[in-house]
Amino acid sequence: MKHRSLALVLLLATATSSASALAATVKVEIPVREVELQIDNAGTKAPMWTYNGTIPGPLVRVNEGDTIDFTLLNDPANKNSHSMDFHAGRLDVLTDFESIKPGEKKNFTFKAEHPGVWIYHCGSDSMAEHISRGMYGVVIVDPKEGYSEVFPKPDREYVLVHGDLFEAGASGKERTAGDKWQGVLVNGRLFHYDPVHDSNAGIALESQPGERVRIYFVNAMINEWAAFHPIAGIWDRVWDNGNPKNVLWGMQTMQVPPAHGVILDIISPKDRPTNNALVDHSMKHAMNGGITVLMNSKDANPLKGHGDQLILR
Ligand SMILES: [Cu+2]
Repeated sequence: MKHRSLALVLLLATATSSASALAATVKVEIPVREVELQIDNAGTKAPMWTYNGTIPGPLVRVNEGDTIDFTLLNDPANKNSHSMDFHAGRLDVLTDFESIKPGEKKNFTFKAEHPGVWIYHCGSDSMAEHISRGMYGVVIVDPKEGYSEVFPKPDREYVLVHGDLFEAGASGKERTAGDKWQGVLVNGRLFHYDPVHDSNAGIALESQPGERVRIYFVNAMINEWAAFHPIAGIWDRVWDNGNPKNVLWGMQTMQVPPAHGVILDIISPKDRPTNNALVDHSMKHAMNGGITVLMNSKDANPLKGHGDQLILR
């Protein structure tokens, strides 16, 4: 993925004097790039629109109370106007979220007031086309209280974003109507982490038996709800919108509407290696790309689910 090396994303935290002792101002700069991207494990490419050249865009992670100082850059090589809509903040839809032309810049600032897992997406016309061509990403706002009995520290963390794939030439009107729909992109590719259903898939999520694995799930599909279920497992706990106060215990299938996020923990049996399939249980979604394999074995790669490997690329 050559675009990763061109990353212009700045996640620079600097202490501010006016905020509380731990609050920081986090600078986030994201360029928009209209690019050909690989959308399956076989190497098929499609014309996509992206934040910083990847689907989803860069993961933004801050602490509750931090201020995000955001700059959007519309690459001069692009053909379309674009914008940024952060669900994580209270802003002005007309000024802050307005579209900018290729070559233009937009800056705005907001405070992360609520913990959770939030989508960001392009809101330019047609929104259906801009989102379903790949213009979305995730903000994680970690709670200021930190971990607790009800919100325990996980052993590994993964981010999974489900989005649509439409035929390359589908218009905004067709996408809005759901026409020319082809499948579910999991972090940008069909069956991205599913070597069971796609022999070209080279990556799966991994954990050790008995570990608490935390999934940050965001539904970026433009029309359809996700029905997120761990086959051969149970969600130990789920936090709606990712807020530690919104806890549910022992869940099977979580409904996640378009443009919403949840945090889900899964713990595999400690005494033997097992596998789970994290699936959108709507069959149309599962059979067209929306399945992820989680392999639980003693040989689990210790780097996966940590550091910069929350979104496996
Ligand atoms: Cu856009």
